[in-house]
Amino acid sequence: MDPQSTSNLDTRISLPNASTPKEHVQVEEVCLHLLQATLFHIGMLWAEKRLSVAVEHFATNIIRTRLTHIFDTTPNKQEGVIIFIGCAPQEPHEIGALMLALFWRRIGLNIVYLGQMVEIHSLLQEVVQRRPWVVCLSAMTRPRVKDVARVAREIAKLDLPRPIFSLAVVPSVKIQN
Ligand code: B12
Repeated sequence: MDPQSTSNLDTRISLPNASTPKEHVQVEEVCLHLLQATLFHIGMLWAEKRLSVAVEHFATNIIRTRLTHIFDTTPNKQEGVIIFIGCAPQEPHEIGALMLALFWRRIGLNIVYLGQMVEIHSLLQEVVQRRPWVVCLSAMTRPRVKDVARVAREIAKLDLPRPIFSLAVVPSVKIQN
């Protein structure tokens, strides 16, 4: 695949602050300044019952399928250290993790995207077999954070070399000792 062709995925859109109507915008900017804000807003409207679940799912799916397409069509470096990115066990919120996977694939890292609801035992099996350098899991709610803590404890028991483990949580999740 021509790596140049992925740059076409850097979308051309009109942003409120853009100096010209069709300023060139990188995927990263679209994700962090437009899509995340839009999803946050959708979440607020949903919480206030001003938007139906169906509309929330519809909007989210448009964003998710578009990001998945960009991710799938971005060439993955099949060499060098491996990075696993996914969601905590039973965690369905995947867009933050998917964005991170996309950003890192775009800078040339070897990314394995595991998606929603990663199952802990098969994750540990893959960690043992493929020895990723980093494992990143995303969690949105308190029970899921506990699940991720379990994964971290299991990873800490593995023989060396162990991966760096990273947990990402939304600010609304408070972690207590
Ligand atoms: C889309 C969405 C869904 C979709 C998810 C679809 C999908 N395939 O991902 C669906 C419909 C499945 C869903 C379901 C639910 N949802 Co929901 N959902 C959202 C929504 C609207 C957007 C989330 C999102 O994608 N944001 C975009 C990403 C890019 O932003 P972000 O998550 O903040 O991520 C940033 C950082 O956290 C970080 N990051 C995120 N992940 C990662 C990963 C790594 C490794 C790193 C380094 C960084 C990182 O980087 C991002 C960019 O800065 C939010 C609203 C909101 N405020 O976010 C609610 C929200 C998260 N949902 C919520 C709830 C309550 C639910 C449900 C429990 C509702 C229900 N009663 O059924 C269920 C979950 C059921 C379950 N089994 O757990 C609440 C959570 C409140 C809480 N923390 O306790 C929110 C906040 C809505 C609200 N206002 O109350 N949801």
